Amino acid sequence: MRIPPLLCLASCLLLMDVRVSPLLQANERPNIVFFFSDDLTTQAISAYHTGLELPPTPHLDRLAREGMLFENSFCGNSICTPSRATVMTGLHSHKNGIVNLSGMLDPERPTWPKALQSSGYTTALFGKWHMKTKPTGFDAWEVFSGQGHYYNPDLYGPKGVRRMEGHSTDIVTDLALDWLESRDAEKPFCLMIQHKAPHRNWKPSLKDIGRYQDRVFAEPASLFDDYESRVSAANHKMGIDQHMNLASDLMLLNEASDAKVLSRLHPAQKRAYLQAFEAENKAFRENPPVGKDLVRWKYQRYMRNYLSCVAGVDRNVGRVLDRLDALQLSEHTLVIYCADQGFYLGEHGWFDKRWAYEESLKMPLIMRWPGKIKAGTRSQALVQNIDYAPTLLEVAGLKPQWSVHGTSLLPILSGEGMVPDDWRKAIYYRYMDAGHGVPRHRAVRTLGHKLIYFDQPRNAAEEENRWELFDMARDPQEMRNVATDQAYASILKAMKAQLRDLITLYDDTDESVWVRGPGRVYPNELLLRPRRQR
Ligand code: SGN
Ligand code: CA
Repeated sequence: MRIPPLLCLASCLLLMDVRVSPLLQANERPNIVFFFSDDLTTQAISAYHTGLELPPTPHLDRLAREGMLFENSFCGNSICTPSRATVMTGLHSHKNGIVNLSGMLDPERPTWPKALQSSGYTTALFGKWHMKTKPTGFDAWEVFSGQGHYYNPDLYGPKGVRRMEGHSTDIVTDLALDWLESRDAEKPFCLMIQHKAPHRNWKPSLKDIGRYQDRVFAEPASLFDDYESRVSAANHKMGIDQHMNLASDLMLLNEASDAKVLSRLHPAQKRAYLQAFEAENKAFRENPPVGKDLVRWKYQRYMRNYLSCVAGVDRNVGRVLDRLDALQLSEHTLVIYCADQGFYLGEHGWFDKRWAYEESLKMPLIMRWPGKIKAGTRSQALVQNIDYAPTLLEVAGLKPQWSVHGTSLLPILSGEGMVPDDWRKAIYYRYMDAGHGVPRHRAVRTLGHKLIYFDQPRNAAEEENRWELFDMARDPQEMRNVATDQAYASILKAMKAQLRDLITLYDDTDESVWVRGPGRVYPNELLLRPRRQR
């Protein structure tokens, strides 16, 4: 794609809007509890009503009932480290220095937790961090290195590393609750609770394992997608069929695989774990399914384990909400629930994320702030992870000290979810990692349509046709690319113009920014895991 010349560099970084919202007037600054799950997708949250008949998530649903749910919440780059860096900085990947999974967050970069801390908040972070350098801006922190482990994880903190026994979802919540009880209660607080679940390889806690053993989940209509009319999707490496491993992903274990897959578990944990799958694994071995039946079997096992991990997250969200109630903090606390990106639960035959298609482009986003956000509201506003930093700064009554791409959501929160007239009409997406056979691409999503441009053709067919256009109202599952359909010619033209405008607005004109490595070489004292120990 030819990118238009830079029109005006100065106008490309939007200065943050600092109007003080009526929400804040005559109020003290609220506490903030920020839940951040890993790969927990909207389809798995019953409050999202996405059509799949999945089990209820009562505690997340409680948050939605008591607060506001965002129906059109998206990330800008559907992969962990980049999405997290955007949340912290309010900037899209190409401007915050983290474009792919190997990126590192510059400890000197301004972030909203840092600003809150220096303005008098007490701040804490527990769980998955995944930005390689030591977290800065927190009075207390204990995080996993990289992805962390489901069982008996190592926690890295200011005093070094310790191994904690149990399941990571419970442990992260325990750490957060302990801090909540012992914090400096003179100050408003900001507590970030970042669970590892339900990331691959979907290991539920012993409390949840086997929870859905007898349940048969409805298959998504596109489980056996043939990718017809789509540009690149057929060349994926995230298929339940071809790429999901029976042992390490699905716990079809045997003596050889046990040792590796369950190496972190203590003998008692391991026994309980193996027992949970024993009968089903035996039945599989006695009569192994093949072909489509095997895909179906894998899909069911995947769903049971993924959703059991979700149940653990949901229960732990509930523990925190109950504790806020018990400590009489709920009334004066903004609770945010979100995840770094969405995930495929069998749609298009996939697991994982990365594509600009709906399931992974969406980020769940629910906010509760009693007395400030009307209970039970749902907003259709097009929001993105670039908006979190300006929102949370404004919630804390702060003026921004750096330019961000996002816009504060306060007018939407105080306006019962109504979309202001001057709100954005399209969100911007750019993916630049290299995993799971997903090529680099850019996208623009309006309420009605989505346009995707693939900038990394891998064969002659991909070279020839690089555009996908979807009519989101008629084809919400994105099965029919209408980019070459004459009936959509004017929409295609308008969407291309939108994409160009956003590229200009965000100054994302460097087509090779993706080759950027991990950035500067940080000295060991700034790294979570010093280089020699890796
Ligand atoms: C691991 C997973 C991938 C996943 C990436 C990124 N493989 O490499 O499936 O896409 O993390 O996930 S695994 O076999 O190690 O589970 S992310 O959430 O960090 O972006
Ligand atoms: Ca993730």
